[in-house]
Amino acid sequence: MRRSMKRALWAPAVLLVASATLAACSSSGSGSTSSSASASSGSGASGSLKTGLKVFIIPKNLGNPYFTTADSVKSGGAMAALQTLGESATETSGTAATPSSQIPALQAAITKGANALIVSATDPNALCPTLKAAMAKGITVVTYDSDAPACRNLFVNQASTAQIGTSEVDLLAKEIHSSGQIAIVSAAASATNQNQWISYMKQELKKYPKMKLVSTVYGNDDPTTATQVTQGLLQHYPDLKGIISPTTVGILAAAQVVSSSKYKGKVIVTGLGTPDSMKKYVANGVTPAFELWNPADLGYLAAYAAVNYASKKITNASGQSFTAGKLGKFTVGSDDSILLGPPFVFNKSNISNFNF
Ligand code: RAM
Repeated sequence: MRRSMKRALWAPAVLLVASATLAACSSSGSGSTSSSASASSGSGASGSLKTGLKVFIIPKNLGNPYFTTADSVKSGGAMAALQTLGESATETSGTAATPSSQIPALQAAITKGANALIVSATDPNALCPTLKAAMAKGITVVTYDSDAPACRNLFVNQASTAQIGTSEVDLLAKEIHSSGQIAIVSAAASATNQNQWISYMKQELKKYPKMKLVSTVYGNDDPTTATQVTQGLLQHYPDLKGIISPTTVGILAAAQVVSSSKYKGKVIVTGLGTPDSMKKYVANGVTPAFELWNPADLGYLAAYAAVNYASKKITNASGQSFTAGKLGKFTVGSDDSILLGPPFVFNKSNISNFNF
């Protein structure tokens, strides 16, 4: 991950050059952002990859800074990669991180003639019929961030699922001397990624017999809901020592609530956050350390994976490799997934080096 985080430091300089030479990004309606490259068909800059593909990026929700970083041209995410490759790219979704908000965007993308979908699943079961219908039409379906294992061609995984879960528990254990009541503030109860991480957290907690998980609550990646459920936790469990929030929206809400309450100095918050949103809470000691990966690299990798798959350069068979532009070479793993890299720990010694 050190390698990947170094990329994050120099990425803006590269993007300045890239965005000057690429087609401008334009907004088309409240629920989507599109960009088209000038090429319309044939071979692109990357050898024999197809160009002019209609690729739709469908995050859990719009308005979540994590996905804005993962997807946008400005950050060097999925749309930047798609522009470089000469594809037509559209980011679209609903505003709530729920299947009923996300599924209409998926259906509209299919109707508009998508060649590939890049999806972070709000709920794998609810999304499956639509994703399967897309695959039946020959549309490439790549999940990123949150998987829908039974109904996609490839999953682009941000970091080892087990490592994300276990390391969050280890980080908190270090801060609270492996003892006391803890709680989890998750995203949606249906989210594949958070649920898998939580199951590894529970396994890891067996190593810490004095740490007791008293509650798991769901903020649905909505700042207001996450704030309310955190407030509820603190009222119900006045002896709480720590909160793990494996969502960028939840960790920020939890750190804000603790910072402005009598629990500051008593409750430690950790989990997955973006460095810009968490700088204040690393400085005030509420969150001495937290984790993440580079979301822009995740989106960028997902875009290359989708275009390689749609161009029939790779299948989901393990061992197939492809080059993802500036990120280098990646190989499909045994479970139809491609791994970005290990999680990265942010703390006061390094956080000022990051801006996303
Ligand atoms: C939120 C979303 C996303 C997750 C990050 C860590 O932004 O729930 O799916 O990967 O947090």
